[in-house]
Amino acid sequence: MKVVYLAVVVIVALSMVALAVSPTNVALVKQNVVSGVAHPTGRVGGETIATATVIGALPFSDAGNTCAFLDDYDEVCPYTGSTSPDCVYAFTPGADVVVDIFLCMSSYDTKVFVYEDAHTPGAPYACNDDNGACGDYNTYMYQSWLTEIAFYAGHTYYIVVDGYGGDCGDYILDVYEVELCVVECPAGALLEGEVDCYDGYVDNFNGGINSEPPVYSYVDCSNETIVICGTSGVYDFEGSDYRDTDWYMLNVEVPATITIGIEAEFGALIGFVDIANGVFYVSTTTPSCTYATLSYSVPVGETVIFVSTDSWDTGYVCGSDYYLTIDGYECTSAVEEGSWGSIKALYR
Ligand SMILES: [Ca+2]
Ligand SMILES: [Ca+2]
Ligand SMILES: [Ca+2]
Ligand SMILES: [Ca+2]
Repeated sequence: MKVVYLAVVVIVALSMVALAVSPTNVALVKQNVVSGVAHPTGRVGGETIATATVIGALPFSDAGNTCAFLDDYDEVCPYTGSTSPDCVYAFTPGADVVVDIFLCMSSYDTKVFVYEDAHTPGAPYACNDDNGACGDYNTYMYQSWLTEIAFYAGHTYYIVVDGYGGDCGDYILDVYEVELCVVECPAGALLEGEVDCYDGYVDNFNGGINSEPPVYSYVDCSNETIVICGTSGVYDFEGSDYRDTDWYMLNVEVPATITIGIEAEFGALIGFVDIANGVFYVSTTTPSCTYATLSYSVPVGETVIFVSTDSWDTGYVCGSDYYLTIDGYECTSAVEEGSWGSIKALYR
C-alpha cells in the first residue's frame, strides 16, 4: 500500500507540473490515504435530501462526522464506485449568489456535490472530489472545494457531503459568498490564439511537452512589457480531469532576469520550466483575480514559461480568461514593438 501510494503521489506530482507526456499517463485510479475515524455521535447534516439540514443564511459553517450515516448518494467526479456514507444540507437563497463550498479542512478523502431542486443522479449541478489546491498538497490532496458556484434565487440547492472509496470521517463544511472573478484583457494585448478547451480536447496548440510532438507559442523579444491574453480551464478527457496548459517559448539573446506575472479567472500556476528534465526551475500559484509575479534569471537560449490552472477544479470552466505579462525579455537591438503576428504555435 505504501508503495502504491508513493507511486500515485509521483504521478500526481508530475501531472501537476503538467509533465505527464500524454493524457493516458494521468492516473485514472487513486488510492485512499486519508482514513476517516468513526465518531458515531458526530452526525450533523441530514440523512437525505428530504431530511436535509437547512442552511438559513451565509456564511455558513458546520462540523460533523459522516461515518454514522448511510450511503444514499454518489456521483462520479470523476472517480467512480464510492460507497461512502453521506449527509445533506439544503439552501434556498433569497437572491442570486455565488458561493464556495469548502471542505478542505476535513480529515478524510471527501467528495461534495450539489443537486438543484431535486435528486438528479448522474447529473449533479456541481461536483468535486479532490480539489488539489486546498493547502499543503501532501496533506490536503484529497479534500474537496467547489468554487464560484452560482445559486439562483428561489431554487433549493442540496449539498451532499460525501467521500471517496468508502471513506468517511470528520468534516468541516463552509459555504460562503464570493465575488465572481472577471479578468478583462488589457487594451493592446496580444492574443494566445488557442481555442477554449472542451470535454475530449487534445491540446496540439501550445501544450508543451504534454503534447506529442511538443508544441509551444513562440514569443518574440520586446523592449516593452509583453502582455498576452489567453484562456485555460479544466475539462474531461475519457473520464479524467485535465487542464489546458499553455507553454510559451522565449528565445533569450542575452542573460537576463525575466519577470512574468498573471491575473486569471482561476487559481493560476505559472513557472519557468526545465523541459529537458521535466521540472520547474521556479513556479508559483495565485488565487483567482490576484495578480502575482515570478522572476528568474535565464541564460541565453530557449526559456519556457508555463501557464495553467493550479488544480483540476472542475469549477475552472474552459474559456476562463487570464493575462500574462513578460518583463525583461529584451532585444539586443532596436526592434519594432512586439506584434502578435510574431507569436506562432509551431510544431516541431
Ligand atoms: Ca455516498
Ligand atoms: Ca476526495
Ligand atoms: Ca490556452
Ligand atoms: Ca494550451
